[in-house]
Amino acid sequence: MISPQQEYIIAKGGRGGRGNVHFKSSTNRSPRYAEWGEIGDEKSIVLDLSLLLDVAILGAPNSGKSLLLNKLTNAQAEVDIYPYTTKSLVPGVLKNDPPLVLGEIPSFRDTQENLKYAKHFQRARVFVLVLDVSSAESAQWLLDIINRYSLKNILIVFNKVDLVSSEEFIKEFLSELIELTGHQPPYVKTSAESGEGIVELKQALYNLYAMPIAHVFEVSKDNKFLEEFQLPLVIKLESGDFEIKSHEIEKSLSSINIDTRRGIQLLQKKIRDSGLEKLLIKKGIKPYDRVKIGDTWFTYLADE
Ligand SMILES: Nc1nc2c(ncn2[C@@H]2O[C@H](COP(=O)(O)OP(=O)(O)OP(=O)(O)O)[C@@H](O)[C@H]2O)c(=O)[nH]1
Ligand SMILES: [Mg+2]
Repeated sequence: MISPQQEYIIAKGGRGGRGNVHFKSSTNRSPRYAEWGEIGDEKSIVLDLSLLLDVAILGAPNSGKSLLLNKLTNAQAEVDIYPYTTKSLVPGVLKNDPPLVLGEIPSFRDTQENLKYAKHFQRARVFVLVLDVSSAESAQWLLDIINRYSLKNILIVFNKVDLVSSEEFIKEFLSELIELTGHQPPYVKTSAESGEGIVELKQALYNLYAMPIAHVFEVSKDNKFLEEFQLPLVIKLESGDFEIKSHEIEKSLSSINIDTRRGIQLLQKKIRDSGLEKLLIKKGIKPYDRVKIGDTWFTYLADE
């Protein structure tokens, strides 16, 4: 769910049962048969809220992400000389036209942590990737991330240029990046400490933000989630009995009145029409074998 008022069906309500009028025919003018209403879908759903960032700031531990965020926005991220100072996502707003929501993604130590934060940054529009030009590890860390997530719309920030002469570092990193991705993204040189390059960083950020986005996340409209849930299945149980797992058939079972002969016939027809009988035969069912559907047991009787 990525926009206000968006709707998404995760559980469908059951269809109402048809009354006996529906079963009237020339031979049966007052049928005693009527359907029950179908049961609706039932599911346990865990919803997870993720912050939608315009700009995600990623980079190796201690590269200067927090200090840069503080310089660009109203955020007050903790800045320290130790790596892994930032332990949860820190957002901040860059008040400009348009205002942008930036967020520092904590540097993750392992895949587990990585996945925890990925949901926050994967849908960002722009990725600011921060490097500490005095640290070779920070370059390796970043190349790994770019590769792993195939990040697009990236802006490279060579930070801490006040500490060392950075030309060699920049040249080497860019050539490795071109080798990896095939092209060179825009970059700026900054010192979050002195403020050098911050104006240029803002400008580059807005330039990139104004470009058409190369990756668009779309909620699938075909409701794959429901389809997967409804795939029918025939299972041969260890006891030698069979089980039909089909949302469709289980739903019918709740509406068909199986205490009547007509109800049983209808159920049989549904099982045959849905191709499940063929599946049962394929799995080796024989007459008088037992079949479980939902919580109900039936005896399989092949047509003469
Ligand atoms: N000299 C210099 N020091 C910097 C610069 N940017 C950041 N620092 C220092 O580098 C250290 C780390 O800065 P942070 O902003 O906390 O870095 P970070 O990437 O957020 O670090 P973690 O959250 O721990 O991953 C701090 O001591 C900063 O003062 C810079 O441009 N020049
Ligand atoms: Mg930090």
